[in-house]
Amino acid sequence: MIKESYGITVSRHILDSQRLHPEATGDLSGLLSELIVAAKTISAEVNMAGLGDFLGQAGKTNIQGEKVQKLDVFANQNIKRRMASCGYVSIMTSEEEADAIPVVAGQEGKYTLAFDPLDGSSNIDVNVSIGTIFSVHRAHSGGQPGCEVDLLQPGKNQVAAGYIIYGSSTMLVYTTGDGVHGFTLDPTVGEFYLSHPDIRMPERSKYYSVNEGNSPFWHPEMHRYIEYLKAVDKQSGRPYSARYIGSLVADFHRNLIAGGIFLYPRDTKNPAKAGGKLRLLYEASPLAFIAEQAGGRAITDDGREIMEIVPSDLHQRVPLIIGSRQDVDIAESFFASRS
Ligand code: FBP
Repeated sequence: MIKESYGITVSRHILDSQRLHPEATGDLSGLLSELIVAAKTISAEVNMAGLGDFLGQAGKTNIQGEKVQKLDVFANQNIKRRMASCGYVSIMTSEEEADAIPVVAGQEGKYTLAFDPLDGSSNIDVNVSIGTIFSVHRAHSGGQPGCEVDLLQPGKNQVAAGYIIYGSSTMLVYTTGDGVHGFTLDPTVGEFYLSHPDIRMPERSKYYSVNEGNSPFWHPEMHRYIEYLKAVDKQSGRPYSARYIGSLVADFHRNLIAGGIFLYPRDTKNPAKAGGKLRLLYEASPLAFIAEQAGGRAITDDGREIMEIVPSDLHQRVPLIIGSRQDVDIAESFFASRS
């Protein structure tokens, strides 16, 4: 049987989007293409992690105080090496590295890159979906060696953001400000094809995603909101169904496609994470850009827009409420007393 090709590849899509911007130089397209090569390499290893020596811990703890998985190290090294010499980036930051990551001398480009090499890594060994998240800004010091200040920019300044989810299939979802588009990897030819053009997040949802195991540490507003979602009211489609995978990328992706609200508010469980669990630069901010481009919304648990927050630290944590617009609006009304 002759295999039909599936149509638009991601490289073609990136070039078509570039044509929408006559001022574009191709650098952003180049950056995205390099990142996609790294993602394909990670996908290949993730898909057969059980066969190689990639399961289990790497025997070290990262800046977040988390036990680092072997695949975390592989993914981090892969992205770092490729992007440090691609010529499009002047400085990077990774969830796995305490300090800003310089690029190869002479290879400084005009963009910054913040990334979570493997999100949801606690799910690697149990074959649950995990992902890579990335965020791109224009560097103030474009073309020169970058510095931390170049990375500490609010989400609204992003020029591109996306994630690669390594699940039942490997998908890339990205935005450059012209809507959100999803591509599925055909591993037999190693190509991402457009499978989900112009994704729109349903306005109202039927799923809520939260780690209810943390409920003893929740603030009263959070209890009241979750009770509201569980109350029986046919007219407003309640009670909602609970869905929680424990990988932010996977929980976000489901909600992006099927509608839903994900919440990781501040709680009193761990004083070291009093500001929230998830990180602004390479988790909350890029997903907020995607959510907004798909018609959704992303706020903190005191009503601040995630995209407006000016970071003060590379690994700053934030409370995150993200998902279908009407649901985030309603959640905001429950948390209003905190602002
Ligand atoms: P990393 O795996 O990249 O550290 O991400 C943190 C994370 O695993 C998210 O993917 C997920 O949403 C959250 O933590 C799960 O936290 P918890 O186990 O407290 O529910």
